[in-house]
Amino acid sequence: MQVEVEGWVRKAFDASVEEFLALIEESKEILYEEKEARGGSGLVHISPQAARNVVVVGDIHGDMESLVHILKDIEDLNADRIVFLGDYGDRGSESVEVYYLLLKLKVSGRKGKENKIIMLRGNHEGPPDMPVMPHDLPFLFTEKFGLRGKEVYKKLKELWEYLPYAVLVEGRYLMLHGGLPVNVTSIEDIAFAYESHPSSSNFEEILWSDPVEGKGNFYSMRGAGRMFGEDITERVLRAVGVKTLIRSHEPCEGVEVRQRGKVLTLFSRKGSPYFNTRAAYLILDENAMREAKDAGELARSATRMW
Ligand SMILES: [Mn+2]
Repeated sequence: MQVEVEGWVRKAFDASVEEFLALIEESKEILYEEKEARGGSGLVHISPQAARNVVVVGDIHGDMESLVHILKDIEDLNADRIVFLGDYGDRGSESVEVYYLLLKLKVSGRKGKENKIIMLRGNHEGPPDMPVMPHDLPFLFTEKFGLRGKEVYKKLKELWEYLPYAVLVEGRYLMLHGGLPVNVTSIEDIAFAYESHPSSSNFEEILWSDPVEGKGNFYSMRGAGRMFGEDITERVLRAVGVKTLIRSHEPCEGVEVRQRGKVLTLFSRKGSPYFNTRAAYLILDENAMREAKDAGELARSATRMW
C-alpha cells in the first residue's frame, strides 16, 4: 500500500481542478450507494465476529503529515476497516490535500460489497444550517484553484450530505465525532438522527457535544451541542447495547479517558492552532473486538502514539 499512498500524496499536491472534481463525484456515488444500502441510515454496523483489525482515527484537520504517518504505520496490518471520526478540513494548511488523499483511499477501498474506508461526519462537515467558525477550507480551495475553487468546495459540501455519522460495533463500541445526544432511547434515534434534524437536536449533539465529569447535561460554550455527564453516557450506552464510546472532537495528548472509562477521546493531528505534543490512533485487534474493552484498557493496550 505504501507505493500507492506515496503516489497519491504527490498527486494530492498537483491534481488539477478537473481531477479533483472527478474524484469528489466518484466518491459521492460510492457514498450514495452505501447510504441507499443502509436504507438511508447514518449508522454503519461492523460485526465484531467478522472484523479482525479495525483502525480508528480522530480529528485530522488538514494535517497531511499525521495522516501519512498513520497510513504508513498500518500498511502491514491489513486492516479490515479504517474509521475516520470526522473533521478533515479547516485549521491545517493542507486541508485540500488531506481531502484528496482521503477520497482517493475511499474510491480505492472497495472490498467485495463493503468499503474498507468509513469517513464519519464531523461538525466541520455539518449541514448548511450548522456552520462552523472559523472555516478556512473554502479559502484554501480558492487559493489553490482560483475561482473554480468555489465549484470544488460546493461539490464537497454536497458529498458531506452522504457521509455516515456513527459506527456500531455490536455489543462493544459506539463511534461518532462529538457526543451522545441526551434524549436518545434507541439505536434508531442515532441511526436516523439527520432525518429528524432540526426538529430534534440529536444530530447536532452527535456532531458537537462533549463529555463532562459528573452528572447531568449543560449548555456548551461551543454554542452548539451540549455537555453530557456520566449518567447520560451510562443510559445511552446501555440503550444501544455497548460498553464504550469512542469519539474525537476535543484536542488532547493523543488519547484521553473520560467518565471512569466509558468515553475515549482520540486526537490524531499535531501542530497549530492546537498545543498537543502527541497524537494517537487506535487499533482494535481481535482481542479488543472480542472483549469490549473500556476506555482505560483501550488507552493502555490499543493506542498508537507518535
Ligand atoms: Mn470537531
